[in-house]
Amino acid sequence: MTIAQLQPLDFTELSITEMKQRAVDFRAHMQKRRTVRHFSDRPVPREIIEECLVTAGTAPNGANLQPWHFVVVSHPKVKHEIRVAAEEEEADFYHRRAPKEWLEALAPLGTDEHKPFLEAAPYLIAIFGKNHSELPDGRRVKNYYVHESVGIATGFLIAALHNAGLVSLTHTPSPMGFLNAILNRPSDEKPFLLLVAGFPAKDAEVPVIAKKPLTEISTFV
Ligand code: IYR
Repeated sequence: MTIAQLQPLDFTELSITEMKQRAVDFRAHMQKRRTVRHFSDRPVPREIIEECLVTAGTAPNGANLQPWHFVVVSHPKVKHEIRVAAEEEEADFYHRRAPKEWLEALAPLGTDEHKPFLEAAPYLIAIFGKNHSELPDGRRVKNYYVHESVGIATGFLIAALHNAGLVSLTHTPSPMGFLNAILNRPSDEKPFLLLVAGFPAKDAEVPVIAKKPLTEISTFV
């Protein structure tokens, strides 16, 4: 086993005042992020998406095996195929599979099986978790903490898109196996979610919702 070479940490210490200000500014910036379901068809330069994906790829992950793959779909024909397959699953979900309690939880969001945003938005980013990696020497090894790693990378990606002035939607048609078939990904890769990205429609609206306060989501001991 080879041990990684070490190098000094690139760390810039900030004053406490600056730390507080940055924490407040970032909190305020992130509080403006909303999940959006009405997208404009306005194009987005590909380099912006590429930058955001590089940010996603910096996420902490199991044994640095980076168990993710992002398929960026912009081709109208492929988006159409994904919409048709997703709407088929969603119709089954909303009309047959979903328990009453789940439908009640979704009611305030006003969602249904129709997913026009899957064709309107310029980009659908299909995020896959990889159960195995191929090392540079050709060995196939198991990946660790795949869900945790891919979840964190997805969070980074959502924050990066927001920071770049775009909106996104975490879409989870279930089951998502059709993404492997349409996007030609190996069965060892599991679809994690479909992130819809672009500009909001001019008349985009979002539900009035509240986030839980700090006192409810945290305990200091
Ligand atoms: N996948 C369905 C249902 C859905 C489920 C949850 I949990 C949501 O937060 C939103 C929707 C859909 O996308 O409509």
